[in-house]
Amino acid sequence: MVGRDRRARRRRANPNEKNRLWIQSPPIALTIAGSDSSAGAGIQADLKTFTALGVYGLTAVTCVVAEVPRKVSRIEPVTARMVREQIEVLLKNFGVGAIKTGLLCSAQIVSAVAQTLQDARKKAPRSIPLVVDPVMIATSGDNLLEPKAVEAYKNTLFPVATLITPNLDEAALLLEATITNRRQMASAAKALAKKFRVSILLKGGHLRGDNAIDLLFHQGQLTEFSAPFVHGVETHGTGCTYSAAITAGLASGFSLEEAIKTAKKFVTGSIKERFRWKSKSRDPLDALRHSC
Ligand code: PXL
Repeated sequence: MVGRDRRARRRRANPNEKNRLWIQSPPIALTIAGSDSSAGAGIQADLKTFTALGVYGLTAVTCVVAEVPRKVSRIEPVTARMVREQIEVLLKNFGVGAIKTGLLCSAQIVSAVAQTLQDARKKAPRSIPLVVDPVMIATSGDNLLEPKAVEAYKNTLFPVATLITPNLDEAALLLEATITNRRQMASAAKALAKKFRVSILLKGGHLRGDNAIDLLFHQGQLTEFSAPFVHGVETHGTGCTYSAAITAGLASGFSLEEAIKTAKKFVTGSIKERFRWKSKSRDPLDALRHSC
């Protein structure tokens, strides 16, 4: 009786709502990243991941990439002004719980994003967790980031990050070192955390053992996250999906460790349950299944 009264009252208040029993307010996450036309990586992967994990996704597009798996054809950046404006209007109007950055394309965009987030932080009552996925090279081997943007990352964006999620190649570039085994991974994670004064999740998937091992260095402690390595898969966008899933966890109020543990499970499932089509070449066309 009480429930029926309440529904009738709600219907009177807004007749368009007559078939809705309740209105949800899910956690919100923002991705600042590039568009991947083949939708395996970039903002498309991020949005699919947010949705699968029950988080409402917002986007600030930094560049448009014309590509298919294994081949990047063309990249065009959006103006830094436009990137800034997208972030500003979103942060002004939505209660964003966590933010991630993906492909930022140019030094100018990296600096604009850092400046915008820093300005927003000054106005906000609490700072929003920021996950920085320092995307530099595509799985296909194509360069995605202007080389001089690496310095902009180091000087402007890393200082405002909560977590940075480099793979082995990105970490090697940032440290100007080689990382070829588990022991070197541990030293690299610590060195990066010390150098940039931020938590580091170093992804070791490229070591290609039986397990894909990642190391988190957070508040002086090293934690390992491991999952069976799925061989024979040619998907791209695993890094984007992983950092998006971590961001979704943080937006949902998880601790950093909980968010990474859940995200690792999500990305491993997305690889294992991948889609596959016949392509016009002899190689099959694989794509992640962004679902739990
Ligand atoms: O997976 C790296 C990546 C990130 N972001 C965008 C991409 C790619 C790879 O191709 O296109 C937009």
